[in-house]
Amino acid sequence: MTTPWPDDTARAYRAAGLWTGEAIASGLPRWAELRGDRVAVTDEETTLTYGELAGRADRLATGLRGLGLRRGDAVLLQLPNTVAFVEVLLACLRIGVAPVLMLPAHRDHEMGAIGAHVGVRAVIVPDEWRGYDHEALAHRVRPEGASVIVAGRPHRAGSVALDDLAAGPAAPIEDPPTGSDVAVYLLSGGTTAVPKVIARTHDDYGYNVRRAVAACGYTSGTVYLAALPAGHNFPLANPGILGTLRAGGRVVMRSSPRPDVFFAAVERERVTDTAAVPAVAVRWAEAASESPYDLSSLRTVQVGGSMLAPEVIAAIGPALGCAVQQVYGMAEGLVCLTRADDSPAVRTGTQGRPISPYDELRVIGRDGRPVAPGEEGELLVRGPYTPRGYFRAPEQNAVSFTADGWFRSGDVVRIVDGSVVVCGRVKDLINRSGEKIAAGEIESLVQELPAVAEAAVVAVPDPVVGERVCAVVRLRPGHRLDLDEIRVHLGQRGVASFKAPERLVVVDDLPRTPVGKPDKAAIRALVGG
Ligand code: OOB
Repeated sequence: MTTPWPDDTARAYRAAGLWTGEAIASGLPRWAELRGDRVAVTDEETTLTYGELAGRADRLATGLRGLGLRRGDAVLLQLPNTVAFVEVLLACLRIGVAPVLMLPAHRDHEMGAIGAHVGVRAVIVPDEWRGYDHEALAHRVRPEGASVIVAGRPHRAGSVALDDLAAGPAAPIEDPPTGSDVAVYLLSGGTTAVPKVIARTHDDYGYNVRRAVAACGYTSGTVYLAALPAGHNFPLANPGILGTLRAGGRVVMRSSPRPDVFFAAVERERVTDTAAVPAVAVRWAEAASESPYDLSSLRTVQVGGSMLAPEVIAAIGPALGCAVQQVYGMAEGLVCLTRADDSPAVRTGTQGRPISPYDELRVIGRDGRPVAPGEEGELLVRGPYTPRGYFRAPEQNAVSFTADGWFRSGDVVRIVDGSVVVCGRVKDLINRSGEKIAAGEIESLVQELPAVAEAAVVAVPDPVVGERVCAVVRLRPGHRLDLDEIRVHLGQRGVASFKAPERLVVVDDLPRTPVGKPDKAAIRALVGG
C-alpha cells in the first residue's frame, strides 16, 4: 500500500524530534483558546475567527463521523479556494479522514480513476463552479456506497449539504489520528494510467509545514493569499494555508489568479505573502504598473512550480514592490527555497536550498553514478518528508524509487554551494503554467481516435504559460484530423480541459529511436520544442 520509511530511519526522525506523533490539526482547540477572536480565514463572502473555525471544523468532523466516515478512510476533496475548503480540510485532519486533493478543473476521467484507486468513502464538491455542475460529476464518479457532500445547495437525491453536516453539536473526538496516519493524499504532477498518488502522513507533512514556516518567517502578522488552487502542495503547505494557520496568521482565499482579483485582494486584506507559478507572477508584474491598487502591504511573493529565467525573476520584485522567493518543490516531498538573507545571485539564479538539514540530495549522471560537484544530472532525493513510494503502485515504484529508497525526481539539476538550479527534466511531461500533464496519458487518449495511427505528445515553449501541449500524429491512410476533434474527444472522455492539446502537427512518420520507439527529443526538435 504505502511504502513505510525503514524502521531505523523512522526511529531516528522521531528521536531527533522531526516527527512528533501529533496530528496536524490537533492544535485547533488550543488555537481557538489563544487566538479566539482573531480572523483565521476569509473569502469573498465569509470570514471566520480562529474560534469560529475550530467550532465549525469540529461540528463538521462530528457530521462526517455521523455519515460513517472513520479514521483511516479517504475522501475526494474538490473545492475551489473558499472558506469551506479550509473547514473541510481541518475537519478531516481532526478525525483522521484523509482528503485526496483534487483540482476544481478535474473531471470524470481524473475523479473516477483516482476515487477508485484510493477507494474513497465520500466525494466533496461545490454545487456548481464556473457554470459546471460538480454535484452531478460527484454522483457519476463516486465509488459504490460513497457519499456525495455538497458545499452550497445540493439539488439531487442522495446528496448531503455540508452546512447540514455542520449543524449539530460537536462531539468529542473519539479516535484521533496519530503521526503515522495518512493526513492528505496529494496528486503527483502528471498522472499515468495508474494514478500517482502520494500519501503524506501527519508526521511527515506536519514537519514539512513547520520547516516551511521557519524558513519563511511566518508569524501571527502574516496575511497569506491563496491564489493558486488550494489543493496544490505549494499553496497548501509551503508554508501556504497550513503554515499560516500554524503561525496564527490570516488566510485569504481567492479562486482566481487574475491580476485584478489579486490586486483588489491585496489592498482590501493587506496581504503580506502569497505564492504564484511563474506565468501568474509575470502577469501580476506586468499589470502592476497600471494598477490603481495599493500593494504596499506585500512582503514576499513566492514563485515556483516551473522554470523561469533569472532576468524575469529579477524583474518581478521591483514591479510588485516586494521580495521574490523562489521555491522548487514537488508533491512527492522535497521543498527548496531561497532565503531573504541569500545574496542577490542566489535569490535570482537558483531555486534555493532544502527546508530541512535532514533532506538528502544526490545528483546522478546517465551511468547512475554521482556527478562531480556542480555538474548537471538527475536529482534523487530522500528525507523526513519525502515518502518512499507512491500509494498502491508497486510497478511505478520500481521505476520511480531506487532499492534504497531514493525518489527519482526526473528533474535535471546542478547544485551550487548547496542551492539547487533546475536545468531541465528527463520525465516525459508537459509543465503548463505549473500544472503537470503526463505525455503518456494524453497519447493514449489521442490514440483512441479512429483517424490516428500513432501519436506522440510533447511540450512546445510558450511565452505566456511556459509550455503548451502539442500532439504530433501519424494518420491512418485516407483520414484527416483537426485540433478541435482531438479536444472534443478529450472533453467527451471527461478529461480536465487544461490537458487538451493546443497544437496539432500531422507527420508522415514519427522520428524513431534505433529500437523503433518514437524519439521524443527528435519530435520536440521537429515542432520547435
Ligand atoms: C510543485 O509540485 P508538483 O508536484 O506540481 O511538481 C513538481 C515538479 C518538479 O519535479 C519540477 O519538475 C517542477 O515541478 N518544478 C520546478 C520548480 N518547482 C517545481 N521546475 C523549475 N523551477 C521550479 N522552481 O510544483 C511545487 C510543490 C511545492 C512547492 C512548489 C512547487
